[in-house]
Amino acid sequence: MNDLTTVVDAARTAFEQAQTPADLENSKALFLGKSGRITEMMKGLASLPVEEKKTRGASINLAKQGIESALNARRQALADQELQAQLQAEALDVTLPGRQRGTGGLHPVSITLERIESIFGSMGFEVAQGPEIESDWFNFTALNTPEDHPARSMHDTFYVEGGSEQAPNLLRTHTSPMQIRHAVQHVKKHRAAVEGTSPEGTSSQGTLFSGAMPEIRVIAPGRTYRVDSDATHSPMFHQCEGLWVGENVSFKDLKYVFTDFCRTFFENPDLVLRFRPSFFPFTEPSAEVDIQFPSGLLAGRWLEVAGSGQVHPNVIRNMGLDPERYIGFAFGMGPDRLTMLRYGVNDLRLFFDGDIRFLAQFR
Ligand code: 2NM
Repeated sequence: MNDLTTVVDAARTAFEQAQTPADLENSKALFLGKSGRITEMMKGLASLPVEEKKTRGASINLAKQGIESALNARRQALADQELQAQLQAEALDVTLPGRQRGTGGLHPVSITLERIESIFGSMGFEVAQGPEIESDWFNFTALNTPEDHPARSMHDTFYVEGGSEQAPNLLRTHTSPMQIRHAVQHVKKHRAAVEGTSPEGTSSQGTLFSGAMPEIRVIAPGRTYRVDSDATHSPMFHQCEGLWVGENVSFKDLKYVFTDFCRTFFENPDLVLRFRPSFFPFTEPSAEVDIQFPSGLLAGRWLEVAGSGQVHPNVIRNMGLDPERYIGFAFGMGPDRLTMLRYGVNDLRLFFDGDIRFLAQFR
């Protein structure tokens, strides 16, 4: 074994031990680099006699070729190794089923709100929407609520910053304030048309309107807030109030409108309704509305679904109307409760927990 065989063997071993391309390039430098062992041997040729230079040179070249081919073999092996590792890491099973986008859907209460709007819409009712932060005037006073009414207390109503003692800001406890806003706008507009003034004009402010105008027919759906929380009460809940004011709107109109609504909403033409005397500050007389299913899971039980009544003359006045000419009825119902009844849900909180397993059932 001469010195050249030893160098070639040493190079092979070094290359085999290199685990990365960088390692390998470092090992290469030891043999083929500027001061590598082969290069040094080449330099040593200069001092040899001509004949010896030839044979020795040829041997060194042979050794060099051996080292180069070992180097290339190892380069290829490392590249293959790297490719294999990458292929394994990025392995893709193209036979797996793809990830699907879930199908979204409306929230069950939104479905109910859309149904309510559509049914009353078909009966000529407009839909009014407005602020959830209200003034004391629109939420209570304009609706004939006495100053000392318990609903005004901080135990029942969320008061928010920004108001004054006389006009506190609160989270509306029902959507009736929106009906007052809507009625006031309606009256302003039609009064201006009758009296030939602009709706912003001040000429008739403070006086009640007793001229002719189209009927007010409106529902006000939306979020409302009360200090209350258990299986059937949520601090945020939905409310939909309805209002129909004209010259000849009576309790019998309330009865047929609401009966028609309930039978359409619950898709049951045999649904029975009961108007039970009650009290609200904003209506007189007032009635609670109960429904009864003739068959099914809830058959035979009276279920409360709404409050209603003939709008109190004080409320008619606060709309800017003369109660000697204008009269009407109003009602208020809970879309959350209607949704529970329609789908047989027994805990209100399920609607607001955001659990997709519950909500997906309504898609
Ligand atoms: C109810 C019950 C009875 C009601 C009254 C009014 C308004 F604006 F005309 F005064 N809106 N809604 C009303 C009447 C609401 O909820 C249980």
